Amino acid sequence: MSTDVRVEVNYDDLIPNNVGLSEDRRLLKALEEWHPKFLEWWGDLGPDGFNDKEVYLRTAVGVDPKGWAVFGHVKMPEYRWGVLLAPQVEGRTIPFGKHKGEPAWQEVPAEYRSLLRRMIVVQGDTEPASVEQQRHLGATAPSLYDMRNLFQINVEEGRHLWAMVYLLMKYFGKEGREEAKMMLERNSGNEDKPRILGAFNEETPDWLSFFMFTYFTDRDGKMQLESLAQSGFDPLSRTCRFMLTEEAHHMFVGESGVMRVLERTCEAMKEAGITDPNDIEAVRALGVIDLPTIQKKLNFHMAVTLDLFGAELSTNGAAAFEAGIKGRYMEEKLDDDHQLYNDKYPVLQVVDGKLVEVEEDAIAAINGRLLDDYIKDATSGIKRWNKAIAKAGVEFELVPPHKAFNRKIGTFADIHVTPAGEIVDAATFEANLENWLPNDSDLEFINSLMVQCTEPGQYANWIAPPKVGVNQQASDFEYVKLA
Ligand code: BYC
Repeated sequence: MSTDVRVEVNYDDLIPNNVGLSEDRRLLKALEEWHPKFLEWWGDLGPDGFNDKEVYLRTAVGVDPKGWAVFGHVKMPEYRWGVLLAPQVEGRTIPFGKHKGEPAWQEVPAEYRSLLRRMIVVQGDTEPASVEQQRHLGATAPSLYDMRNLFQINVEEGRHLWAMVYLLMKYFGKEGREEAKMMLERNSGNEDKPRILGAFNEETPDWLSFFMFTYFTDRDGKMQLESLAQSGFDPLSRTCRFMLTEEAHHMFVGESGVMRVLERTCEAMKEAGITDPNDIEAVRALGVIDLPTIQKKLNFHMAVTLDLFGAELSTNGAAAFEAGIKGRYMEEKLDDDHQLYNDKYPVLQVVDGKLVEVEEDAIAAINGRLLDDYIKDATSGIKRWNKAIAKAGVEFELVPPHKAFNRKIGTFADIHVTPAGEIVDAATFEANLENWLPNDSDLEFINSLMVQCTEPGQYANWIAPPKVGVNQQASDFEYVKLA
């Protein structure tokens, strides 16, 4: 074949989709124009140094629960980022807010256009942000299995960006195309054009942070997507419903990742006959991460994630609920009128220097309620981690920090609260911070353990192997072909 033949990319084939892309020429054209910019961004700010490697990835090719994905070795820039929506529910009605019971919207209602656009932009912005935050982790992957999981999450966050870009381009015209462009212009941690939400401008400097991030911050993704899946705007609801299937895997990587770190630490302590988990020096000398440092990482990632829920009392949250744009977690399972005009909800606040629960209008406390639901959900995994520590015979318990600890957004932003929930003055707080959050020497130690381990079936010393391989592969499977 002559080399100067212009290859016509068939975008309908290239982009697995169930939204009839081939019939929507305008949308196809907009996505065709966006795709090279996305690839350029991926090359500049996506996984650093691995774009020419073949990675064993799962690609979403449909939404049928039985056969929605195929596995195979793929170079990441050739991943087929699809646009997939959960099936339309016949006769679906708006489940909450003042339009409750009306038919779900298939088009954007003019009165809620900017509210909806903002919501989709904020959601979309987090997806590439996380890829940027994780871009250097491949270089220190503790195994090919973990490296593959990192890249799987990265391409799926890329797909989630595509999902939001699809909504913007399909339903918001020129403004939507402009927003799609800006998704690639804001960058995590960039001083001039940062990502929109705080946590997405933090660093993910090491693999323990990666696992904590995927456990805690991806779980915010789950809660937010679940609330958006309730939306009266049906295309958003359907998009989020499918995204949730992928989000579950990200949280699995986080929960099992932290679990494997804990298992390895406890195992090494036992082998060495160390019974005091607070004997940090002795534990570190074994080349594993001591439990108090894991607690500090947990404190950091959980607190920073709690900020992602916005202010507990929020007119934005109330407006989005009343409009039928964003519901509560598991809205359909809640037993009330789903309008909340006469309901109250207790919100923890500072009154006369004390933390007390105050009954507030439930509709004003939508964000606060989601935050509480999140804390419950996140705490259940911490309990599972503690069971594993106890099973290993080590006396130590991980604890979620108090919800007011180290908060920058919302009702606790101006006070100083210890992880145990005690209000202290600023000087006391600052003086103790290095006991509660990873300090420079903790980070330096963790960093010293972060060395790439690329022999198939081998794992870095600080982490236990997983119980099973991806897609039932053998323990020495070559998840990433580095040669
Ligand atoms: N940092 O009334 P307020 C995920 C802004 S994660 C900086 O308190 P609101 C994922 C807020 O935007 C899920 N700014 O709260 C996970 C507003 O600004 P404007 C992401 C913040 O608006 C891992 C102002 O402060 N999805 O998917 O009700 C990897 C006052 O806001 C922050 C969503 O969040 C912050 N932390 O709620 C990959 C869902 N918090 O508009 C992906 C969509 C608030 O006045 N977003 N602000 O300029 C929302 O539902 C809402 O925007 C929020 C905030 C929950 C974020």
